Amino acid sequence: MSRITLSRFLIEQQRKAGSLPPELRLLIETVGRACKAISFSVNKGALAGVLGDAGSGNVQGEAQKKLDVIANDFLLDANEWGGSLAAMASEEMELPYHIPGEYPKGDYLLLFDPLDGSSNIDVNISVGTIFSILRCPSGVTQPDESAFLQPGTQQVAAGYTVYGPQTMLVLTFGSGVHGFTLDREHGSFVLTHPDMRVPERTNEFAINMSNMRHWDAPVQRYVNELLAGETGPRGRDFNMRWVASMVAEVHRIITRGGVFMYPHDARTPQQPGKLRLMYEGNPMAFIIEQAGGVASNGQQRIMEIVPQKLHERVAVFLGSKEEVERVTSYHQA
Ligand code: AHM
Ligand code: MG
Repeated sequence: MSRITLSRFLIEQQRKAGSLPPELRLLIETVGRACKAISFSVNKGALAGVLGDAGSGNVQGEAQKKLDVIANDFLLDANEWGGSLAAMASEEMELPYHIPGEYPKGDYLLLFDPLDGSSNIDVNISVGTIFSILRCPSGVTQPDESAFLQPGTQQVAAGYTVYGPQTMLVLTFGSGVHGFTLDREHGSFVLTHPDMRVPERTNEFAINMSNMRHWDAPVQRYVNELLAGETGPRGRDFNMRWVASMVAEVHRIITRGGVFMYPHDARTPQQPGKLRLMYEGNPMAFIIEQAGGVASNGQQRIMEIVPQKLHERVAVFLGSKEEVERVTSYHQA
C-alpha cells in the first residue's frame, strides 16, 4: 500500500467538503516543515553547536537555551511569508509578532511553544514543539494581544512534534487525532498512527513529586491514594513517570494512557500553575479531548477558560477520563 504523507493526508481532508480550508492546510504543512528543520537541529546537537544556554531570558523570566531561540526563529521564518497568517505569538516572545509589510496577510493566528521541555535538551532527553491555530477576529487588520485572547474551544487546529527516538507530528483539526512519523531519508512525515485514542482507564500517573508539600489539599489527597496502592482506597497499584517534558508525557498518555498533572502550588500562590494556557494547556487539551481524554484545570475544562493575557498560566490535569474526572471531583468536594 502506498504511504500517506502529511501533504497527501491534508489534501484528502481538504477534498472532504468543508473539513479543512486550503489556507489552513497550507499553514499546517508549513508548521510541519519548520518542525522538520527543528528536528534536524535537535538531532545534530553538539555537532552543530546548538546545545547550551543562549545567554538571554524570555518574558517568563526563564533562561533561554540556544535551541529555544533557534526553534523560535525557524517557526517565524517559515510562517511569515506564506500568506495564511495575520500574526504569531510565542512563549519565547513578549509581544505578538506582526507579519512584515512586504508579505500578504491571512485569516489565522499561530501560537507556539517552540521547544517545550528545553531543560532536557542538553541531557539528550525528548523535547517537543507545541502549536495552536486560531482565527483572527473579523475586521482586525493589525492583531494585538487582545486578538489572541480566545478560549481554547475556538482553536481550529493544534498539534505537537515530539523529538524523541523518532520524530513524530501529532495533529488535530477537530476530527480525531492523527500521528505522523518523520522519514528522514525521504524528508517527509508519514501517517503511522491514524485515529489515536487515549485509553479511558490507566494505572500510570505523571507529576513532579518533589513539589508535593506545596500542592493544594485535593491534589495531595488524590496522589496519596495512588501511592497507597493495592491496600489503599483505590485497591490497585499505580506506576509513575516524570520526563519533565510535557510533549513526551502527552505522547505517552495518548499512546498507552495515563494522567498528567501540573497543579497550582504554594511556591507561586498568585499563579494558577506553571504551564502556559495558550501555548501548552489549550493545544494539549484540544488534542487530548479529540482523542477521547479529558483536560481540566480542576474546576473547568481548560478549553473553556477565557484568557485574560497572552502569557497566562494554568493548572493542568489531563489524560485518561476516569482519573482526570476523579482528581477533578476532589476539587469540587
Ligand atoms: P518549558 O516550556 O519552559 O520547557 O517548561 C514547560 C515544561 C513542561 O514540558 C514540563 O511538564 C514542565 O515544564 C516540567 O517542569 P518541572 O521542571 O518543574 O518538573
Ligand atoms: Mg513549554
